[in-house]
Amino acid sequence: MSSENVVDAAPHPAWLPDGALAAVGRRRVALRTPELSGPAAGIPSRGPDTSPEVLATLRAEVEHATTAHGGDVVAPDASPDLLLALSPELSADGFRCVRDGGRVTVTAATATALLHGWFHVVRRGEAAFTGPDADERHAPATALRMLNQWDNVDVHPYMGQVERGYAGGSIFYDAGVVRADLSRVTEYARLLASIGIDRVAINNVNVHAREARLLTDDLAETARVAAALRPYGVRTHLAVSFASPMTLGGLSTADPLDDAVRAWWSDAADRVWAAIPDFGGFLVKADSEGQPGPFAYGRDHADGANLLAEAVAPHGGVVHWRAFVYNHTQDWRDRTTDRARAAYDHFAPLDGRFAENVIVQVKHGPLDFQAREAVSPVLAAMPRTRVALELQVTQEYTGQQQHVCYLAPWWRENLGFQPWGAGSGGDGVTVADVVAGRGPDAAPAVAAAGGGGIAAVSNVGDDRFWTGHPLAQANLYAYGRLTWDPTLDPAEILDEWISLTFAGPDGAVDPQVRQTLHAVMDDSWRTYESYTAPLGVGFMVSPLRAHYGPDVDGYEYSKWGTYHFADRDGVGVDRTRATGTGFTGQYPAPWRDVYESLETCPDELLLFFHHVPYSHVLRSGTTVIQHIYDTHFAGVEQVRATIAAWEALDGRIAADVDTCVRERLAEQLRSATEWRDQLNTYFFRKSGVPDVHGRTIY
Ligand code: GCV
Repeated sequence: MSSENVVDAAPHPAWLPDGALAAVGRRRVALRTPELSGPAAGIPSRGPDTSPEVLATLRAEVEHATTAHGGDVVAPDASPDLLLALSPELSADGFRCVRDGGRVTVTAATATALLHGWFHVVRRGEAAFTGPDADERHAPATALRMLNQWDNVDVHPYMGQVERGYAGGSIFYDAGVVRADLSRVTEYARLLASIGIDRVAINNVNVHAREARLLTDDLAETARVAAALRPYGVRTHLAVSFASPMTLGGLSTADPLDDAVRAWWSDAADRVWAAIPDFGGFLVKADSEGQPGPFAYGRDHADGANLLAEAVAPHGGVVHWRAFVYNHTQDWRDRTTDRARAAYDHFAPLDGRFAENVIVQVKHGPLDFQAREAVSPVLAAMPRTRVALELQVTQEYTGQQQHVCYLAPWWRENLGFQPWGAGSGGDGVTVADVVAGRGPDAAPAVAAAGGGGIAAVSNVGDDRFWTGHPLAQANLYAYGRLTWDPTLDPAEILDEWISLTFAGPDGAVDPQVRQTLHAVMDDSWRTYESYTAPLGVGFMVSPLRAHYGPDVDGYEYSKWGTYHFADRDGVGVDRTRATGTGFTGQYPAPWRDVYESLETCPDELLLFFHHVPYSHVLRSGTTVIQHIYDTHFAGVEQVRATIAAWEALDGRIAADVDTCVRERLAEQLRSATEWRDQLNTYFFRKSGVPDVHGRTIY
């Protein structure tokens, strides 16, 4: 059966097939909540989080699992195997899990936290009930764990229904309207709740005319989406256009210091919260790639963000203000302007000026979600600002859900990066600490708010498998798990995902399937890196094919500021202070010096920071040119090995998944081969240096 033939079937259950519920579903489960078993004295009301809707969802989940597997829902005093109880003494986010003689009790202060606790037990499976007695407290590392949909209401003439979407249409919108049937959105919320995600910005940050109206005349439709997310404790945010007071409100200006503009935003916010009491806030892309912003009025990003912050503050809302700001009309002849510098140059000087409910949302790298780039120095430059890390689950630059590319190891590297090094000053403080409000010198308000959290661009669509490539589901899963605990091991997360997704009806996973999935996925990001742009140089993707496949010079003579500067002698971008753009100076010690020096710069980022001759010898002992040849040949062989491993599973994987994965692996091999041959040929022709192993280069 071809994957095309099953698109109308029910959506794939992703990591929550009924088999994944076997361990809990076989048992006797009880709920103790005020709504469901009479008023419980002393349980405070905590706003929408204790909503009867979320508690009803929890009950429905328990009933579904126990019905599917022969367990039972019992009274709290009937010695249940699993008791789920609201308890006032815990903090709002997180839950306590106690195992005593094989019986498990999960307590939480809010319905959503209790739901997260339920899914914790689901994820643990039998292990939740076996083993020694334990008393664990689980709380997310960051308070704000968010997904950004780049979904358009209207089908955009170039970007389509979902910008950078590789999984069909939108689950929210269809050709100009909010979908009448939003049940798929509720199923999405279920998947998100099971990994601890509790906020979704429901429309593209490029806010076109149609999407802008979600804030005003289409508010009732926005409220319908919020209602579809709410049963699983997921709160709705909106991406808004900075020009809204003009385009929607008919004002003559959107100047952030204009009183009429301030009043317009304040009224707009009041109306949103009146319609959606648990609304989260606004997300803004301003003065970036053509989106309107405060620069038009001679104002800066703090002026712009604070305008919206003032409007949402009375409702407890937040403003996510993106730091992805750079000159996208650059002259390629100009080697002094460096796009990598831009976010820091714009935002670091504004540290201390943002309101307490503004979150500056920073892409993990200074360029744009490349498969390899340095960590953005902005993350270490704003201790008086709530800063969020932005990741990209949708695989824009990492194979567009045609290639297997398990991104958790890459995100884990970014989250674990120590901007101040391991020992000195920052004492091992990581990016994950910074976005949780625990950076060195973090202002008290930043620490108290728990920082800005983590956001990512979602990879789902209305495709049967949610993510196009069935194995790309693992990226969404891993993203959620890492936002909850950024120290988790990517291979263990993958193992957990396999245990759930490939669980048979009795909850067991075929050991060969488990082993093969690890072989196929554990190192797939490094494999992808090996056959695409080398040594951190970035941007060799095709502009004409929407960033899919190779075009080495595709961005070289363009306005976008993403150049590799390859010539007959060498390649790479000189971003040093000594002779280049000075970007290395945006890092604190030790990285400003580690990156500055050819001797200490890590190989994988060499061409991000330095322009070197092809004969330059890497720390690995290989020359740059030979490294390019070797990795590109090896990468394709690795894809062949991946295909062989998958094919050996013959018959052990559901037919629809198997067919879809095989089709995409074939395309991955074709594409990787094209990358290999174009890259190797390009650099051979530029350099004239032959491959020492005499392999075929064209
Ligand atoms: C939503 C990249 C993408 C754009 C995206 C932009 C952004 O440039 O190619 O599609 O626009 O990032 O993050 O705003």
